Amino acid sequence: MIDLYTWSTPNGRKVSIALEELGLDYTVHAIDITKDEQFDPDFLKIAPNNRIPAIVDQDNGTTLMESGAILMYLAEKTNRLLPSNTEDRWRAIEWLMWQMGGQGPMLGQVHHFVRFNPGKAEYAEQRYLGEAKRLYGVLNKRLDGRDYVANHYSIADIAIWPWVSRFEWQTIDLNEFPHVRDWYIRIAERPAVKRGYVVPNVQEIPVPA
Ligand SMILES: N[C@@H](CCC(=O)N[C@@H](CS)C(=O)NCC(=O)O)C(=O)O
Repeated sequence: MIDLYTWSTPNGRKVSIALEELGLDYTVHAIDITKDEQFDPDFLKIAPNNRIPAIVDQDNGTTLMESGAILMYLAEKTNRLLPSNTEDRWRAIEWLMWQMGGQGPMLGQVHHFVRFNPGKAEYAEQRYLGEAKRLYGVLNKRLDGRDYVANHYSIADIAIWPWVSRFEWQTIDLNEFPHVRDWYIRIAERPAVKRGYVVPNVQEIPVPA
């Protein structure tokens, strides 16, 4: 049994989607970050960076923060969603790191400046939207001729996809990145993704026009 501390955000959804894909039993603890519940002292004991997601694995007492580490932990625990052969395994880890170090943080800044504070910092809007478009272009090239970023569906796809699902907030037209669009729709149709997306709050998965 896994305790999942989460909220309805891209980083939170990575973990609920992975748990659904892996069929692991889990209990959801909603941490409402709009009410600063991520600063609760009890939550800080397992997530000292005061961010969701975090997990506690009741099988062995392991506590973990950082969505990328949690995805790797769950993949290792189950021997699934992270291929064992060297090429595919490291390709999946490579794209997971691309997501954690680049795509997530840059798109997060797009949400901050373009979606929530438009007109306040023109340089920041241009800088982060430009970087977002560059990253979408990189992903589009990677998915040209591939169904999944590391050849097989893996934790890399599960990390990247929830951030792409906010394409409307990012003012990104997925039709300009057709390989990303097709991959996005392919993953959106997975039953486990549909179940994981609505944790802890029910929201519709955005569909590109
Ligand atoms: N690198 C962290 C980032 C986690 C993160 O930024 N979580 C956001 C929600 S997506 C959060 O908890 N924000 C609360 C806040 O900004 O105080 C991870 O991947 O887990």
